[in-house]
Amino acid sequence: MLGTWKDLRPLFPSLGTRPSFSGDGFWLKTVNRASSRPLAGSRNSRRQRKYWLVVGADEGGVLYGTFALLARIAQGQDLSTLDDLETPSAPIRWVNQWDNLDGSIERGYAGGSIFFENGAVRTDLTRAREYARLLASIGINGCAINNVNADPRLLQAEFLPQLARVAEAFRPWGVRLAISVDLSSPMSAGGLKTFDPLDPQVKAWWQNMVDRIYHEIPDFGGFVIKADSEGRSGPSKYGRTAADAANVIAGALRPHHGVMLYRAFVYNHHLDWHDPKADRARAAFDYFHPLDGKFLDNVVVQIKNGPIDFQVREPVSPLFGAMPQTNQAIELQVTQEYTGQQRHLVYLVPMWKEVLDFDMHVKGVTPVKSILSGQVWNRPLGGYVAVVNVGLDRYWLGHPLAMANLYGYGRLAWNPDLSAEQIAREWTRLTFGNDRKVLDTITRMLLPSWRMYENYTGPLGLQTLTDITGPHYGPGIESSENNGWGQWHRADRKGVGMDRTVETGTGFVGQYSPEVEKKYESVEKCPEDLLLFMHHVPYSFVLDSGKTVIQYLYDSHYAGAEQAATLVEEWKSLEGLIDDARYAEVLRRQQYQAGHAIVWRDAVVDWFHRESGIADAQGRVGYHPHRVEAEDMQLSGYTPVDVTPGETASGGKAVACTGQGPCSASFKWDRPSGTYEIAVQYFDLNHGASNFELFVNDRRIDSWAAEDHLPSDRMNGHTSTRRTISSVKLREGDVLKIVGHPDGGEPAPLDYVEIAPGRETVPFTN
Ligand code: GCW
Repeated sequence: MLGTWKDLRPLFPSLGTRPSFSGDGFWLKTVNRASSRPLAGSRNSRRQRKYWLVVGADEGGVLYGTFALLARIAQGQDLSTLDDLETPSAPIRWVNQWDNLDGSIERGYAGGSIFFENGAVRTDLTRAREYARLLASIGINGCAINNVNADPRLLQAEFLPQLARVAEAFRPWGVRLAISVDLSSPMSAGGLKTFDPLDPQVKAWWQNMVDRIYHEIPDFGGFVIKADSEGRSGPSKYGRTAADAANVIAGALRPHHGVMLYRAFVYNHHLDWHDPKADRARAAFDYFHPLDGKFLDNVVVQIKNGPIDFQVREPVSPLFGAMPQTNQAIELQVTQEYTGQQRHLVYLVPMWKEVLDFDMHVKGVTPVKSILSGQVWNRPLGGYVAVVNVGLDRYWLGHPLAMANLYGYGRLAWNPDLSAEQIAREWTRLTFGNDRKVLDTITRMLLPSWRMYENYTGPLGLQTLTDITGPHYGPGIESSENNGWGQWHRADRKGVGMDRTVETGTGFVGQYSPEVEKKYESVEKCPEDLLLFMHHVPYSFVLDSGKTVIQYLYDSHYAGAEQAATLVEEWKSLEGLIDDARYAEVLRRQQYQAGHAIVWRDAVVDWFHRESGIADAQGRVGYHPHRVEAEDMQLSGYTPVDVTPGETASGGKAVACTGQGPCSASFKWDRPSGTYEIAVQYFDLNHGASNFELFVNDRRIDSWAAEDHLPSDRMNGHTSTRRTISSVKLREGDVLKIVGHPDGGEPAPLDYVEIAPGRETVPFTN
């Protein structure tokens, strides 16, 4: 039986006094009650009947309790005696979508928007409805549907009824609609001459706008604001603060119980990189800390988990410990902007757990999670936001296993004490069923995947060594230097890392409480996985393991790429136990990841090798005995080209078929006969779908199209892709030939062929 406490208590007096649950909480409880009517077929007219009760603290609780019961059933749990009382950890459990009105999604990797198309809300909101149900099933109660780089058109009069349609789709599932708004809206959408938050006309404009929204959408959630950040307008234009701006709008929302989430992602992206004291990591604290206590009670400052920007590893933002009189929400990122864009499997829950459990030491033991719940400083509001960016893709996030992150986010927002493993197991059961082998294998794939990715993309606190001025995907080690964006790692000929200490560096470390500061300030005590975030050290600096920093960089990249390859084997072991469609989709992505991890590995180690001039003690870097460079093959039609950055192609060069084509590249196999695995490294540009054929002598043994949509139309670390052909029999003297057919401006570009005596090599005679 389902119902709120108020409704069910009178029917079941044995429930006793009201348990300690509140907002959205529930109680799953089995009770026996004497039946009032005779049971059919029973001679005993007053038999005890057993009831499964879903008792909600309120209506939200009934909804979440029902999903919780369904989840227990789906996981095959024992339901004979239920007594499970839950209250969510925090009132704000929202998601943000960065959808644009034209249907595209900023940092979305799974198709177009489920909300917008062609400048308007979609006519068909089926997916939006399904999304709301999905969100409700994991306890999420709010969704801001548009990009924080907000389009002011959303606040135009004709848009309101469209937003009301989305709210209607969300309503049955308890998900409140929210939107991101641009602070300059009073000018751009309202035609005023100013958007100065302290101007009375501006204030009146917001009040009027908010009232109109609530007239159409009485359960509207509120606004998200990105201001004075990455070129967005903001209160600084008028010499006003974030508190001035937030409060004017929050004041208008307050009578309607709406909230204002003001993002702390405020920084100067024109920093002077010559200045050793300049530091983007300091920005949020420097700007917001002085404003503590100045925000209205329905303002929540939305703080990214780290001080930079969703890197593969960052320390916890010091701001969490610095605003006792301000509501705070953490902003996490489910969409894997800097963590492989759902082409790489990266289960982020272990990372989030580290953040949430991190003790800020501001008032006794104060983990971030208890600051967010409002517990530490008795705040009325607080909680969780994740940037999700699901799209029209049939698996919502592209990679079917990436949904473990959305699930995990919801579960942690509800209960941050759950473990990463428990969440992985729950999700796997609910998604793929209760087969033991499936459960163990997928859990084994998920749990180490973050560390794996870190190993080949930027360990020791280097942050993701990606192309930071481009798509944030493949390797681009130098791109973070010599520009104002401030994602610096400060690698030079002698050493690497950014000195953020109080003593000699930018002073960022001093933004933490004294206990935390002490740990980070000292190069000896600093945890090694953040060493280069906090300190600049010579490449010869010796780590606890006895390895030098440079050798660690080499080793971790080799280890990471090897680990990525194991994911393919793990997944293959599930063939027949997973439905064909999802099996094939995950396999394709894992194979791609294994290849791209090698691209990452080679680019990073080559770059550091060149920069430091220090050889790899294991002799791997720069030595590829099993590779044949395309530029060294016998070319017909193909011409050698330089690739930029050089380290994203083997030997810095590739070949391109720039004419009509087809072109070919061939070489003679002069090694022992045997069965080999052949890897062909090529570039799959965003445009065109070149075709490749691989011949041994005149026999075609494989062909494929370069038809993926990787985020670049040039040959580089974003587009470098590996095709692997197993079990190829080669005889000494055979001629291998690759024929490339260019298409749509994509010149069938080829980097190298690698023929390694792999695991599956068996001697072959005859
Ligand atoms: O990391 C950056 C992203 C931007 C994003 C911004 C933000 C929406 O690259 O795409 O803009 O963060 O969080 O505001």
